[in-house]
Amino acid sequence: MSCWEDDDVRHPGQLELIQGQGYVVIEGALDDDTLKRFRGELQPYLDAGPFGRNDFEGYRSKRVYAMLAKTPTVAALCEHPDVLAIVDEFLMPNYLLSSCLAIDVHPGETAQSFHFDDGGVNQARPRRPAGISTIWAIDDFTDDNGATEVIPGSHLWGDERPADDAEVVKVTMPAGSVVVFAGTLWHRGGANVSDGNRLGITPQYCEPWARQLENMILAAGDHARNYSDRIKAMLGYSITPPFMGYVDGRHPMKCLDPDFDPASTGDGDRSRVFWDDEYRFRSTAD
Ligand SMILES: O=C(O)CCC(=O)C(=O)O
Repeated sequence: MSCWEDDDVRHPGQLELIQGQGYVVIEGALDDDTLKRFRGELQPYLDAGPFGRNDFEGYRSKRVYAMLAKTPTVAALCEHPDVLAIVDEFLMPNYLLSSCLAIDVHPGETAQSFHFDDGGVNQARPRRPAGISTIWAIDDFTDDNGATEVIPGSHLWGDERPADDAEVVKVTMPAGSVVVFAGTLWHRGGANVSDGNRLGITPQYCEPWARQLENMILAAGDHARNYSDRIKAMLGYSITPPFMGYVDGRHPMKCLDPDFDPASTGDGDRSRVFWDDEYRFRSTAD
């Protein structure tokens, strides 16, 4: 039996795949122009950036973090409607962007260790995922260039760990595709035995009560002002009922107003409002 009970299934094929095997691939989700523009923004950071600092980051991989401060086009991936329509079904409204990084796997990289992405919530399994992860293929993900490897069905495991003979599937997909998977799914970056790089971007979403892997408000800084309300909400400029996330007793979106001064909250009409419902983001699933 699945650990989900979804009665609002708007994308039955995709949701059933995630519920059953733990992941689904959407091909052709990003057009060539967006891919090209995004790569142009990202490439200088990849060129200048260091290789990984440990085996998990990958000694032959380069990672770029804080992407919303560096590559504005990444927003098109983070708030892609086909992806968010799926995430809407699994997580509570006002879910957060937990991480968003580029992983450029160079030739010679070895396979990563198997892991699942929402382990930080430290809750016993089996359980609903506390997060949904995505990995966008910016290059083709092929059999030999380090395509993400998943263990189908492992999102439903309890305390099991991947055995040496576990069924492992390489998620091969053309550039512009995205794999969406449960935060409980065991997976890893594959070994790159080709002579080209494999660039992937991984926006990951978490329940609004969980702590984000990257502190997104600090990572985006003032750049947050340039994004849609949906992205702002995902960064953390949002409230989860009853009032998780307030700032000075008010909605955190107020902090992005140019005239916001946290020290000035006083006896004004606005300061008598516990939080401003005007900013409250409602999920498209509502
Ligand atoms: O690059 C990949 O394919 C997967 C990377 C990953 O799972 C991670 O670093 O958390």
